[in-house]
Amino acid sequence: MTRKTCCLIGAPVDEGAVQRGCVMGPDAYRTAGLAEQLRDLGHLVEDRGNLSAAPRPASHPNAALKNLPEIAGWVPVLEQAAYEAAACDMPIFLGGNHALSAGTVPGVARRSAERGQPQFVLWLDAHPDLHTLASTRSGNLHGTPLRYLIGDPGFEDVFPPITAPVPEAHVCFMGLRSVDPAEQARLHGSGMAVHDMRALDERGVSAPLLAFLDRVKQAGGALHVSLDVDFLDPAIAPAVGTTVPGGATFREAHLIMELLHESGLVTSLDLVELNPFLDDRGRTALLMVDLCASLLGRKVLDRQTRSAA
Ligand code: 5AB
Ligand code: MN
Ligand code: MN
Ligand code: MN
Repeated sequence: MTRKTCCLIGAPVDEGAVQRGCVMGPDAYRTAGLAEQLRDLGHLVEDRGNLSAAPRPASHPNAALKNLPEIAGWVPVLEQAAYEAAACDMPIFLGGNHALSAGTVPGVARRSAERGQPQFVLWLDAHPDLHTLASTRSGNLHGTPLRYLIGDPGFEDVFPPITAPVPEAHVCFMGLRSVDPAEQARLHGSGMAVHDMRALDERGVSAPLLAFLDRVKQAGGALHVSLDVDFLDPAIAPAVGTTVPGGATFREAHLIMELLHESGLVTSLDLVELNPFLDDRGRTALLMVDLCASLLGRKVLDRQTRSAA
């Protein structure tokens, strides 16, 4: 297996989610043994500690918006940190809620653009997080990062202009099962690959994922994976503020991680939305660490040993 340098970057973004507690996410991953697991697989691990950001004055006519100055402060800090971390083989951003991807994805995409590599994004989530600042009803900014990182208008004067927007045709969703009307409108007829939970029930996870990975490979692309805890079924992953029933099973999630590893295409990863305050004896943190280890090469048997079908 290729030995990688994995850089852990704590992004304890707490504001912008339904419930406080994601601030403890990075330390819960450390407590659950993330670095040790990756080292056991033969990787080098550099824990770069936690980032912090001061709020920046920001305002918007949508009165529902919550914590806008806090997230406006986080986004440029995360973008720059992600750009720098992308020099490492495998930057792993430890959230924090999903608002952090408004910084991490544009940051790694800026690095990919410099390398002449098209950026792709796999969004594993119950939600598409496609709201604009104007369309969000809840006002929770963790519902907006994808819309910003594809370069859509509506974020001017709040978040910085994006240097390297991810083309919408390079985005793949898996696991959607809670989509608001404004998000549905944006998805309709878009170039994004949309595999909602029904599609996964009908086709399984492997065919849609392999089709997307093939596109990334043909394009010589870099692949960022953004894993929201609520992609998983709440029965196995209770530590998230936005549980939606009917999520991915333990087996589906592991299969996805193993296929991602075998593809060799993943270049960066967000682990987002873990709220340790809502966990049950650390089981969600442990599961997320376990999935991360599978993405980085842990398997039961090597391919040669498994019997051919
Ligand atoms: B998450 C909802 N669409 O806008 C909203 O967890 C949920 O990062 C957003 O995917 C969930 O508040 C954001 C209802
Ligand atoms: Mn999300
Ligand atoms: Mn979600
Ligand atoms: Mn959530």
